[in-house]
Amino acid sequence: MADMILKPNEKLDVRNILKDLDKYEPRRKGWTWRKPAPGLKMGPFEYHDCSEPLKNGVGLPPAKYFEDIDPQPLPVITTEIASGRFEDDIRRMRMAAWHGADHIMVIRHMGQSHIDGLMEGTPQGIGGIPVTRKQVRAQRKALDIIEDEVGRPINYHSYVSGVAGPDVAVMFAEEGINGAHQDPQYNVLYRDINCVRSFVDACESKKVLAWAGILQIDGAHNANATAREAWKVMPELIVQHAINSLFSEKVGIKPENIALSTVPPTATPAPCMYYDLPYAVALRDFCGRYKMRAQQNTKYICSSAREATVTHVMNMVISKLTSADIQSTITPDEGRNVPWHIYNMEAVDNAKQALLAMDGLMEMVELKKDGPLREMARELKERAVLFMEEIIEVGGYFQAVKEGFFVDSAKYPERNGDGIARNPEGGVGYGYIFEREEDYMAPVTAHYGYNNVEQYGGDPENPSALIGGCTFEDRSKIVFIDELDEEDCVDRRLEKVEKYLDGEAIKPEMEWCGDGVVMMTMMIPANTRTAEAAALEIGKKLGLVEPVVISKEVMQEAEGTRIEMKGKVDFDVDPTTLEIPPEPHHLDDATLYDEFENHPMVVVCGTVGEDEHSVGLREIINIKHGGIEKWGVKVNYLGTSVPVEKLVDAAIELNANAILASTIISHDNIHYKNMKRINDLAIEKGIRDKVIIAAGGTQVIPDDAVKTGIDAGFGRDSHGIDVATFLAEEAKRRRGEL
Ligand code: Z97
Repeated sequence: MADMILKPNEKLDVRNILKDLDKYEPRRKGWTWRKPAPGLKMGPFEYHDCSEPLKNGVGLPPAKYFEDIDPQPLPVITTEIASGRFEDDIRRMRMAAWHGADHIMVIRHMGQSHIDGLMEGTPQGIGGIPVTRKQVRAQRKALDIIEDEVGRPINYHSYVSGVAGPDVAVMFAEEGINGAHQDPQYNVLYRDINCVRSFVDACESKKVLAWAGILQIDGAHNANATAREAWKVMPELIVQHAINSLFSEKVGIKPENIALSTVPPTATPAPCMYYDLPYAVALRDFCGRYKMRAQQNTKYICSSAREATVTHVMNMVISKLTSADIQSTITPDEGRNVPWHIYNMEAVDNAKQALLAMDGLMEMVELKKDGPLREMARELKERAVLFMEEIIEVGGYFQAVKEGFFVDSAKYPERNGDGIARNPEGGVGYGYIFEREEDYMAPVTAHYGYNNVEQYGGDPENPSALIGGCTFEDRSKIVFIDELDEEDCVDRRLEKVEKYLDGEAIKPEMEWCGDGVVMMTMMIPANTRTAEAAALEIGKKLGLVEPVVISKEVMQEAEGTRIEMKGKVDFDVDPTTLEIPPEPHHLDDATLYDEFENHPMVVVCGTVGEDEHSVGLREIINIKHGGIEKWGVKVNYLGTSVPVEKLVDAAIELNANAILASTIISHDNIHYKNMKRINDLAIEKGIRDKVIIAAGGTQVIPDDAVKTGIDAGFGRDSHGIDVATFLAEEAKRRRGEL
């Protein structure tokens, strides 16, 4: 892997990852937590509950004002990535890692739960990706080099569920997967997989997860996402967590590798804290020895990224108040079913920003030990205990499922009769559980229950020794299948987008290389239905292929609708034809503060001639607008319609270092004529060597301004920082320091 080092300014080439994949070996097993860094000092701040910083990362936008620091909160941050093409997901994983994700969850292709065996190759998926050995191996290998680049281990995660659960668990253990969802209740309730089969399979799967140190996440949150009135299923959620956690512990998973999938159950406009916080507290009272993986509520999510973001942030307040160990993120576009690259980064940034904002909060506030919080938490726990007791009374879990106990939308012990009922003698995979024969033998590591190696001269402590080690000890026994389908595979897909991969052409991209997708935001001054139709018409006229409105929000019934529309462009951009202007050059804050403190800069300024415009110059000077005052420049503003003589005289009187003239009106080139007169007058009055002269305005072309004899001109889109940088550098130049 020596040649597999990423350079920050070079693209990750998936084709390199795919080379020699059959020889790849994972570098470690099991889950990794972030390393706490109490009292961490970064830039001007001290942090109270952060973790060790990254080697490379992308900080939050305002970090540029704080020495570009990128502190990392303590909880692991999850992002879900699965666009249907695993090769494009790899590039997304790199971007997410740079923003601060260290837990990458891969969603599976629709229907994989019902495939009774491993899938192989790299077919394209719908709603996720077919999880296969090749895909998993390529992504784990890519994450190895990405984690080296960012300087922090990244946990890779997918699902050990469905009728092939144990097969997938073994493959995950072999391939160095770090986290997995495993909960037989998920199979039973949501995939109608036979109860007995699911629980027997779960024993084998969990045993393998335990051996591989894989962190397990359960599936209780699915009840919340499925029930008609999500907040009412809180007692049941606690029961589901308890069943899977204790089951897992009994099979041998260490409590610290058991994570509960918790979701604050209700969403806006409900008074969420009042409902959700007692639930979070109740859950921790019962299940405190396990880890908490918090995920945002998506049950009521719509297409507004703004709303989804606020819900996420409010949910994270609960995570903070109750110390979640993993903060999962759902992309803010989840409600549109178009999971795009950019939204993964947005969600990770949302988590990073919110958690950093609440750094140290628990040193200052405390949850009350009495009052409604504790009373409601106690009530929820009582309801959960009663629920569990009734399961036992009716004859156990399978009977309870048969009677529709679960995902009933009333608050237990009330029942609505709308729960999901499953028949223990039915469902997918029914009839395939057999008792092990007496002479049955399983000489493999991490096998659940009776494996009978003794009868064959083996050691029950090390059953696989009988065959010289199983795939867990001897990797050469792993069968790596490359592809089964010559057409539906990664090589064919990559061939089709080669020019984009090689940088010969550029096309916008939201999901897949070369997909050409763009999104437009607009306010259409019409009612929703008209606005939608108008937006599509605009899309067509702009030449967008397949324009589709993906979000519409009423501003006011008659006045207008906010529309977000996606579409595709069907052209490429040739990068060799692009004219890329030089980057504007700015001095940083510290240098500017220093310069003007050590070499005071007095400026006289005004709008010259018969010109009453004042806004532009104020933008340049006022501290409020990021003007030059901010860095300590002493500004004497003379107003509008200032005669040029007055400007020069004021400069003499105030012993100024610079004259700044604003000039908007440009008829008959009056703006350049005024600049020339300022320059001539300054020479005439003997101060030209001493004063810096600059002029600006929307019609000013910098090169033409300098031709009049002054030192600099500033055109449209100039800001205080441009002028401050110029003044500082010109002053240094005159002192002979540049
Ligand atoms: C999450 N946002 O983070 P299939 N097992 C369990 C699950 O919860 C799921 C699967 C298996 C969500 C991810 C929902 N969870 C999406 C306990 C799915 C997936 O391959 O879709 O049948 O299984 O949990």
